[in-house]
This record gives sequence, C-alpha cells and structure tokens, in this order.
Amino acid sequence: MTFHIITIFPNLFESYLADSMMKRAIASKNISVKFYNPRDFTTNKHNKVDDIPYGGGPGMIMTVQPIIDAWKKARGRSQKKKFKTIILSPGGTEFTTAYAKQSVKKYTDIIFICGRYEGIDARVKKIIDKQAEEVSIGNYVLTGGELAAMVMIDSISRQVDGVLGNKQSLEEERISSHEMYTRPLVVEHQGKKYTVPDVLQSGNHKLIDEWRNHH
Ligand code: 6GU
Repeated sequence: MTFHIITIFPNLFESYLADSMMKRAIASKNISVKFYNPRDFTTNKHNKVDDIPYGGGPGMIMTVQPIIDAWKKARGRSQKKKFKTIILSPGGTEFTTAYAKQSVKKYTDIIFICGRYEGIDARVKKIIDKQAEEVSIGNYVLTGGELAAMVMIDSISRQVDGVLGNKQSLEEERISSHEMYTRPLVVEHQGKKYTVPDVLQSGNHKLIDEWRNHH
C-alpha cells in the first residue's frame, strides 16, 4: 500500500512514521509514504496556497490550483484503477476499522488531501469528482486533516498483510478483551494488593477464551 499525502505540513508526520509499527512497515516495504506539498506546486510569486473566502467570513481557504497540481502528480504515481482519493474533512463519512479493511482490499494507492485553515475551496472535490470521498475520524474538530490522515494510515497499515506479522490475530482479539495483564503477578499499591485473575494462570485456553469474551 502506498500513501500519498498532500499537505503543507509534512513535518507533522515525521516522528510517527519514524518509530514502531510504521517504521517497520516502511522498512519492510509493506507500505510506503510519499509527500506532496501544495506550496511546491504554486504558480504565483509568493507561493501562496490560500486566500480570503468569497462571501466574507473569518480565516483563509486553500486555493484550487496547487492542490489539484499536487493531486495530479500523486495520481500519476499511482496504479491507474486501484487508487482512491480521501479528502480529510470533519463533516465526511466516518472512518471505521471496516473502512480500513475495505481500503486494503480495493486499493494499492490512497491519496490524502489534508486541509488546513478554514477549509479547501469546494471546487477541488468537484474537479476530482467520483474518485474522491470526504472522510472524518469522528465527531470533533481538529485544526487540520494531518492528524486524521495519520490515524487512518495507522489503522489501514495494520490491515496490510505482513505489517503485524503473526501477531495479527492476537492484536484483533484485544478488542474483545480489554483487560490484559503482564508480570508481576501481584502489584502492591498504597497497602492494597492487585492480582491477576486465576483463570489466566490456569493454562485452560477454553476457559481463558470464555473469560476474555466477558471482560
Ligand atoms: Cl478528517 N479533519 C478535521 N479538520 N477535523 C476532524 C477530522 C478531519 N475528523 C474528525 N475531526
């Protein structure tokens, strides 16, 4: 899976991609991440990527041309019939694990368009048309699409074969059991002892599975 990220703040992604699961997934070539900064695609003198809104109102709107030119570059590097464009938008379709799984099945390339400021000129979506979908990660407003793109990239990557290795099924199981324990067997805190449920030490995997389904 290749992620193409259109953003004026590529640095925001650096630390997250440089460690842990994402670092390994990139090193093993299970995923790859490419950046396109609209500022590098501007045709105006001062590399402006935004302007004031028609009709008035606060803030700035990201202009069409640099985003579309960045998108064309990303599209040119994608597999023709297997790419998807996601416009990060707090009002879009809600992102879920099911969405992540579907994305891995259907696409080899995902292009993320991250908006900043008060938004993106609506004509970006109209120009890209059928190939684009507005997607949100939940019912709250973020300063920009970058954090949301990172959340989706994390969630989609863990669905890519080989990224979690043989840990995959275990990791998925965690959702049905949120009570997990590791050593030591007894933790003492302010005079009180906190121990691990006996069943988890029983070695009886049928009983352990049953217990996990209820905790
Ligand atoms: Cl995709 N963008 C922004 N700005 N805020 C959000 C979001 C996206 N998803 C939830 N909140």
